[in-house]
Amino acid sequence: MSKRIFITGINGQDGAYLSEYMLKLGHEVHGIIRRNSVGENQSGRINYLKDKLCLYYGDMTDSCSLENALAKSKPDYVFHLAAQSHVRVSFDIPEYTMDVNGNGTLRLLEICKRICPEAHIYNAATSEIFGLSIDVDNYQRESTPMNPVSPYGISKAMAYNAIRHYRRAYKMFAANGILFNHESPKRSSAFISQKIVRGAINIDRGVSDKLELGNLDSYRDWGHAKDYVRAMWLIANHIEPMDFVIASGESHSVRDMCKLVFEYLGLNYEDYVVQNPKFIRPEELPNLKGDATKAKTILGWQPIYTFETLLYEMIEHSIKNN
Ligand code: NAP
Ligand code: F7E
Repeated sequence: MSKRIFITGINGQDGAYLSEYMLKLGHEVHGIIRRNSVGENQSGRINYLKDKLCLYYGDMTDSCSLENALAKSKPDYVFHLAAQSHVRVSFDIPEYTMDVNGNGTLRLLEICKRICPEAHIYNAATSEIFGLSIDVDNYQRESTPMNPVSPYGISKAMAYNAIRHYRRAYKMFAANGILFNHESPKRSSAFISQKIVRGAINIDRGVSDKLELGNLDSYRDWGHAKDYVRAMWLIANHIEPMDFVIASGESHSVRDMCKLVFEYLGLNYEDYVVQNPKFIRPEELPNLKGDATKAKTILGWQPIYTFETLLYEMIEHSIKNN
């Protein structure tokens, strides 16, 4: 049966893939977009789907807009993906990050409690809530204590706890997906994967002669956004609201990523990549790896992409489209 889906952050990387997936399953998709002075940028990632979507102007800092959009869309499912999602930028705009990501989630929950208390709510939590806390086997999982080390991580820890509070206190279906890094051809070039892919292609084309990066020796657990939006739907449809880690279970360094992408283009990254202190963070997480056993066992979730196939797809897509 067709369901009514409401997505905050619908114009983001995950919002675009989730919209596509929901439409393919036959659901009705609603979402909020922000006003942008460049008209094309308001819905740049979802223009190809726009005729099939019901879009409203809205902002996580504006309760009235959230209330209007939710009252009109009357959702069965709320996927809360909107956020100031850049960790390094959160050091520059900490108060704004806290308001959008932390208070914004609280605003949304309060409005859902009044307007659609039966809706299944999925919240985009993140591995950044664990921060520097790592289990003895070097993995992070649902039971790992929280120790966030950025304004972004702190704001998301608040949102994660707000979801759990509304679940317990008001018996709402509110669940967290604790996702590790996930990338795709739709990823912004402000994040490392797309920055390396576009930077290497520009060097290969002779458009630039170097790529400036920050810490090359930090390790992350990278997956594909398409695999991760499938997990969101499974989490939102589980028999009871629970929190799940979604991760590949493998960790690679920024240096590994440079090597793979440059080699694919027949280049040696060491000839072109230089460090610029501008991209080094005030506090960094050196080595992250997630354990998604709970999601695999309880939800039957499995990723399809690997680190290599993810990056090959990003490179091929960028060569064709940029
Ligand atoms: P993204 O590409 O940065 O998209 C974020 C979306 O949120 C954009 O559509 C943005 O609008 C919207 N947004 C930002 N501030 C807003 C505000 N004040 N009011 C309303 N909308 C606002 O992020 P993503 O990669 O799709 O990630 C989706 C969610 O998962 C985010 O909450 C992120 O923090 C979380 N997450 C991401 C990852 C990852 O590796 N991708 C991992 C763990 C968790 P515009 O389009 O107008 O900019
Ligand atoms: O950095 C290093 C940087 O910005 C990855 C978000 O989706 O995942 C993402 O956060 C690593 C870090 O992602 C540059 O220091 C080196 O160690 O791609 P990123 P992130 O900070 O891990 C989490 C799970 C989220 O929830 C977030 O929303 O790469 N790095 N040099 C660099 N990173 C960037 N961006 N630019 C550089 O020049």
